[in-house]
Amino acid sequence: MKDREGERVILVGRIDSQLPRINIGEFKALAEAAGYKVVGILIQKRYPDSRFNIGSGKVKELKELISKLNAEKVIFYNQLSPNQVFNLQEELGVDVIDRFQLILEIFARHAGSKEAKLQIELAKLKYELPRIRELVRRARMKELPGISRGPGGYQVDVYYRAVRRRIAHIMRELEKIRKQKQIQRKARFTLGIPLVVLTGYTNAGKTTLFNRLARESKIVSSAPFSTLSTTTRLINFKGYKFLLSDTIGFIEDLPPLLIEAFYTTLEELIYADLILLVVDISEEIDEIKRKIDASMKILSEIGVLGKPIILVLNKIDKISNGELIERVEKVLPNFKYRVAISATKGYNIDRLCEIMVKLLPKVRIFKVALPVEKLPIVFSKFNKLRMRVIDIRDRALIELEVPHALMDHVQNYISGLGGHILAHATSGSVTDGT
Ligand SMILES: Nc1nc2c(ncn2[C@@H]2O[C@H](COP(=O)(O)OP(=O)(O)O)[C@@H](O)[C@H]2O)c(=O)[nH]1
Ligand SMILES: [Mg+2]
Repeated sequence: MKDREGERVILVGRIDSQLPRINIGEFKALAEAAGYKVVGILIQKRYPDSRFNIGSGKVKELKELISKLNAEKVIFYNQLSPNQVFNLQEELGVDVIDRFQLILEIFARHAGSKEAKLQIELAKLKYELPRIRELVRRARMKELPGISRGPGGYQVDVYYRAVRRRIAHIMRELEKIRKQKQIQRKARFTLGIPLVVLTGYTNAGKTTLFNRLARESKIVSSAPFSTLSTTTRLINFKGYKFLLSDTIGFIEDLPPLLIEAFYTTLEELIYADLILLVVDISEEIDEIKRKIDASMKILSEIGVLGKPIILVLNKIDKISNGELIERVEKVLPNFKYRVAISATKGYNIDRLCEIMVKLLPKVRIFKVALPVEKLPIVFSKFNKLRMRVIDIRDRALIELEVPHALMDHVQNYISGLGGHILAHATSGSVTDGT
């Protein structure tokens, strides 16, 4: 994937009766989530212009802004027609994308599984089809009258058909994956370390909180877990270790074409032992309510409502104590676990960690294979732990209930004896570790 880290962008939005307001904070957070550096923002109130979306006077202003701020790209909030993209790029001399493509880029950054990657490619191709059609049209316009198909037009035609074939192929692949998934439903991470997942709307402060927790934790690297995505860190809170995952989260006004891809970005939630639902408590009360309701609905749709959820009320530094109390009373009476924090100021982070640790599993059941002659040593060494012998043949197979604090110790001891851990589980049933 092309590296966009730090690329300088200007955000552009056009408001009218159809789109009366743009949440600039969210727009900016989206751009940053894709790795861009936002250097300017330009908003116009106007009915749509068919050539440029914004007015041609505004295009001139934008062009000056680009050279003044050294911008390398422009991102439109409004969806652009293929025609408008071509015209704007020609006029401005830099790349122009819209919010749809921006969200796609963010998804692509986070896509871990094959399914997620395919879903994203599918959305991208479906989005590009009309753009390619526009290319076909433009290529044909340049041709001589009377000749229906010049070399340029022919090439684009071939490309157009290739894209359609690719779309059909991806849809068949996705159908296959869906069938396999139903069989593998039970497979899960068996790292033996609990997983906490951050979720919530864009701009709520998930990434800020993620970075703070990762920074305050002694552990910097997540090297032994290199199979995990780059947005997962190993956290150590007073000796209690857990994995923390940052997610893209929920996005307002998600274009319908992106909904399938969006759901595949939420996969981590399925593996979570604990979910942190982050909300921006400094927003309007109605807004907060609406977002919490919508979030819970999505969590219910992906089937994770049975898991413990902590409602994290972020950005308390932006409101008064009185306002906080009022909001908590009005908005959130039915959350069992909630904590008010400021991710930027660091308020109440310890309190949040305490609640997390309280809600995370206390014991794990290890399924261990070891040389038969070592069985007595293990029995006497761990005589305080619950243990069950499953099978004894050339190796002994045992189940061991290990409190969280002892996990590292037990793991090291077992491998020192020439044994190894086959699987972990949080409850009575051990799932296979392979
Ligand atoms: N005042 C204040 N701003 C915050 C706090 N936490 C995050 N922010 C700001 O909110 C914006 C979005 O934060 P980010 O972590 O990117 O949100 P995400 O989209 O949920 O990952 C950024 O400008 C942050 O600096 C907070 O506790 N207080
Ligand atoms: Mg984020």
